[in-house]
Amino acid sequence: MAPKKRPAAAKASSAKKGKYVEEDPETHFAVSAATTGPMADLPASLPKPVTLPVKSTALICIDFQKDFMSEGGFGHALGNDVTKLSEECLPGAQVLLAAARAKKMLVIHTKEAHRDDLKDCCDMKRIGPRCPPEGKRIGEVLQEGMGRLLIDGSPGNEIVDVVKPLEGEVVLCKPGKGAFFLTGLNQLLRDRGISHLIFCGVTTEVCVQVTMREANDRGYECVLVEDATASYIPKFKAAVVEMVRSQGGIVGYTIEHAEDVATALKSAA
Ligand code: TIU
Repeated sequence: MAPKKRPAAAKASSAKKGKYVEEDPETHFAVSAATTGPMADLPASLPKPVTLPVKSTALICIDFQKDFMSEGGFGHALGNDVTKLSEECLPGAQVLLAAARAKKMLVIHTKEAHRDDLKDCCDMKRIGPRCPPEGKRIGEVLQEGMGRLLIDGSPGNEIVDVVKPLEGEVVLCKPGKGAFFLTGLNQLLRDRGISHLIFCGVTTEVCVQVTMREANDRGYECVLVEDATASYIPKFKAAVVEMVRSQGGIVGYTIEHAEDVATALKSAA
């Protein structure tokens, strides 16, 4: 019997043919750093000291939400002990926020937040084999008072009080772990002339690390502030800090204390 004819192969994509994707750095990469205005020196950053041009530096606060920091939220639904995150990173984040606001820097707050109708939540994330059991899934209510897990507008999806956004600050809802995915963040940063990002937030090895890597690929210089970020799994935070600054700073810089960043911003001239 003659072998069955296979259906025609789909037209090979340019990636399959081994072609470069043609991207124009002028429209996809971070703008150049400011060369005028105050400069904040961070002699304690690793793997080497970095200078932040204040005019083109933004503070990005990743997912400081009850959904990750309070009982009855999504982090809890995933089986984590959420009780220690706040004390580990919120004091540092408050220090960074105060310093950035005093310098009138761009401040961006992200939230992992899905639409009410969940159209921006793929099945893999909502009901896939690695998801929590029914009753603990995105869009469901785990604990009265927190509302639906990871849904924008639910009380549990809000940013915790001590680092809550001020009027005029950017609040970005993101459907993924990285803040550049489906958010327009890159364009926003380009429009605002940002070249450098100071990172704080939760959790270090999930949304913070992914966003830092996304930013690094787009040409942003990134500084991760150790006492303003936290993980449910301490050894993962330590590993991220180490890997970010390894190989000469393959993903960016790290600095141990938010106070050192604040001091540098205050004295920037
Ligand atoms: N699970 C976990 O550690 N984090 C997340 O799912 N999202 C963020 O990190 N924001």
